[in-house]
Amino acid sequence: MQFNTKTIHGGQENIDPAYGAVMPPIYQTSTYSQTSPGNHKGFEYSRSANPTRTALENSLASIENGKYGLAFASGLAAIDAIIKLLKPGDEVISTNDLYGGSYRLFTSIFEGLGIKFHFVGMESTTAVEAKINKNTKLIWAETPTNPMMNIIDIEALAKIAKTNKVLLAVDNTFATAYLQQPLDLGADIVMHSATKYLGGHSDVVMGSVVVNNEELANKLYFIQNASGGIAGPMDSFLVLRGIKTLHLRMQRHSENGRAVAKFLSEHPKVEKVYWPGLENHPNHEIAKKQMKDFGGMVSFTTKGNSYEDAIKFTEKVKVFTLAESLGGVESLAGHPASMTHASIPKEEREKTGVVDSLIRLSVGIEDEKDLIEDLKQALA
Ligand code: P1T
Repeated sequence: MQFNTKTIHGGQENIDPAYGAVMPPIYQTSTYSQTSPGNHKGFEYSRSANPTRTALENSLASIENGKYGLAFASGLAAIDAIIKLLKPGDEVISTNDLYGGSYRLFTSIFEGLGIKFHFVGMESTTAVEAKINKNTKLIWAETPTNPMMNIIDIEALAKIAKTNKVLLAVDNTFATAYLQQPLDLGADIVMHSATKYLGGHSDVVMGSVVVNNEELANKLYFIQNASGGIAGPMDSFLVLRGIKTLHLRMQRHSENGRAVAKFLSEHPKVEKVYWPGLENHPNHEIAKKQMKDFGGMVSFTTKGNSYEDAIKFTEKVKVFTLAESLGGVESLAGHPASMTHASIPKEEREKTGVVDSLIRLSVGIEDEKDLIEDLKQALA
């Protein structure tokens, strides 16, 4: 199957043997009857498995070109499960520009449990190699990064990971499987905040993990069941429905992202625009190599780097909604320094470019003209 068919049919054989429903029913049940202990129809308790979640997990695996999919209660619950593969004394090399909540989970929870994190700029793979030692077990890469839109060469990182026998996990939230497929590029684990483009309609919070290796999948299934951060059946249904239009939405997000990036690049009040499709983006060549298009996430700064101007802009937009999150059909604007990345100390975030005037746009799938007009009046 091609990708645009997989979003609709991938992993969806024999969805409803009972009545032939085209969409999997929402199995809103915690448990399943057994005729004698252990004698059941494949499901015994919904933390371990639920048919609606299984349908989604099969879809997730299919679109990522992976074998095993797992759905969690949130993106952070998915990351939590991945880091639980590690033991005290183990070390992780992570992107230094990443979602603030991922940084908070690493530094405020897992560092306290004895896991060490090194945060490095991964545009240079030598910086990654320099941190590898005998305790390194995992490389954590987010690409494009949130919110600076840096691009990391997944294939190059995968080679380093294989040579040093460490796992490579890629947070694919911003790109989605439509734009890039990390497992095909050599990553061991691909993770999403499914809250974003996979759900696509800002109506659900969820996380996903897909892998190819059976042993790794079994460890993750064990953690999913033992720790219990699972996705519920109603949410699984919503994300499964979202995935069915992923290819259409991502195509339009990318078209509108291109128009917004071009408009901002030419605006006299704008200092810098961060969108990997721009030819002057420092990692444009790698983006072109590993992504099908460049998506709908665009960040920018204004001249003078004024905190007040950035706040004023976020208050003035009308078609864009000022809100946390991204990846829905509607356009959102955010101020990372005070919102999504407020949990990263100012000193740390400014090193990666998250300055006071930085605005992050999640460009939706509305009409391009209305989006540009809105930005024009808010900047004025
Ligand atoms: O919010 P949750 O579903 O738990 O996912 C966390 C997460 C993980 N990875 C990336 C790249 C993310 O962007 C997020 C969540 N991000 C936002 C809420 C945001 O506005 O950036």
